[in-house]
Amino acid sequence: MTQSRTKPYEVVHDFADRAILVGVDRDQRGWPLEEDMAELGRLVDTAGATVVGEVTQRLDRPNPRTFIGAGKAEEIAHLVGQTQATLVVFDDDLSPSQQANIEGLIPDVKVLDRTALILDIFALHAKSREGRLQVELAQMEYLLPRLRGLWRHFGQAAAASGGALGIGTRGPGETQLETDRRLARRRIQEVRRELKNVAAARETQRGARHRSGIYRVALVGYTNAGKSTLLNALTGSDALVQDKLFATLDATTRQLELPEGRIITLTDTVGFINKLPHSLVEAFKSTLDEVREADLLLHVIDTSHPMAKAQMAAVSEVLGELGAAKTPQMLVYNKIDLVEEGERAQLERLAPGAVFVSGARRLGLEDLLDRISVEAAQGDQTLDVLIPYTRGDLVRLAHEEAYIVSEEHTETGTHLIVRVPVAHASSFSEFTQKHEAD
Ligand SMILES: Nc1nc2c(ncn2[C@@H]2O[C@H](COP(=O)(O)OP(=O)(O)OP(=O)(O)O)[C@@H](O)[C@H]2O)c(=O)[nH]1
Ligand SMILES: [Mg+2]
Repeated sequence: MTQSRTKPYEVVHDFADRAILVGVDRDQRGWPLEEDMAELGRLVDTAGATVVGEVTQRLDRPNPRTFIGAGKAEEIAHLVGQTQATLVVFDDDLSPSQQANIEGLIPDVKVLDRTALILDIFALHAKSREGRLQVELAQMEYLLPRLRGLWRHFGQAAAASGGALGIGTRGPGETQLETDRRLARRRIQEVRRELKNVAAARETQRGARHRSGIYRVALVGYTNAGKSTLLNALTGSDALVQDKLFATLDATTRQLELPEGRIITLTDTVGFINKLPHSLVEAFKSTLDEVREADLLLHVIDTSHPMAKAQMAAVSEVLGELGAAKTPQMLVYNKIDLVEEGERAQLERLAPGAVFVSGARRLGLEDLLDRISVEAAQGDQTLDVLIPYTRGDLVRLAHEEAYIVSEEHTETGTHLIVRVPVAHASSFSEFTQKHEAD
């Protein structure tokens, strides 16, 4: 324990929860504590609370009982009194017992850890039935191991205030705990079942798209990078765009016509964040199938963000967790309107395959579409086919799913040179005249 910092903030207004942020400086892998705390502040703000103070500490290892050092815990208690805070938010995850211990030291204040805060924001922003179920599942799983801590804590509080320990407190408490646990487990089962049903409908749609051979592109990236803005700019959609974290929770899929006429789908997905709770990734697995099964990922980056590079690493980590690390990925440096020309030139040198755009200002979008076209065409096969007039269905299929290079009506049938997505190539094999790789 060396450096530390405790500071009250100016209070802006009074109606919201008043939060004190607590951070511990350890080996943060590319995330300086300052940036981590700034992000925690944005999360708190998105959740609707006002930050009124901050306590940080340099620690090699967290204290097993209270996470921060005992002296620091007292400092927090003091700052709570000084600022009349109603909420203390830890930047790291607390074990159930750490959380209970801290609550014991600072009574009458809610103690949240980073995961609980993110779950809270997800609960606030969940709109669809599937989204709400996924959040509920993650919340219940977060709560289950904490039920014990909660009751223990009540027992301790009763004892501290002179209440009878054991009789009347522990007994019913333990019984209540068992009941609560059973209810929680039952609810988890129910939610899982409901989710399966909801996911089945999504599965059907996705399956149909897959079988149709349509090329599928997914927007992925750090929260607030501008994914929804890009979806809107490219497809004329009206997905919610907000300067808040986790504005989007549900996947939205739109069709998009590329310059050469190919129809693809573009899917907007939930944003990722550093230290994204694993329970959320688990709970959102079915929504995130859109990412896992995409043919191409557009990794959208907020180029103007000071932590852009570390954010990219965080996104890659989550993609790995999802099993999508190997899916072809295109780096899309967004918000390019906010960076200096020199910085852009440097990035262009460092990432030669990247695309530079501004979704909000509609800059670089043609370039992006051209690049998607090139990627989409990679799996195509160019076929030279002579389709007899009795097979009008195949000519229709070619018009719907392939790119027609030339079409000619001959005596024996329709002569087509087409670029066909791999999924459809076999439909034409019977009438192929010659075969060349594109
Ligand atoms: N200056 C500038 N702002 C942008 C650009 N693209 C998006 N923004 C802003 O960045 C903020 C976040 O945009 P969104 O499109 O909601 O970002 P997102 O990646 O969908 O975010 P989540 O859904 O929360 O993960 C909004 O305030 C947008 O107006 C851009 O190219 N330039
Ligand atoms: Mg969004």
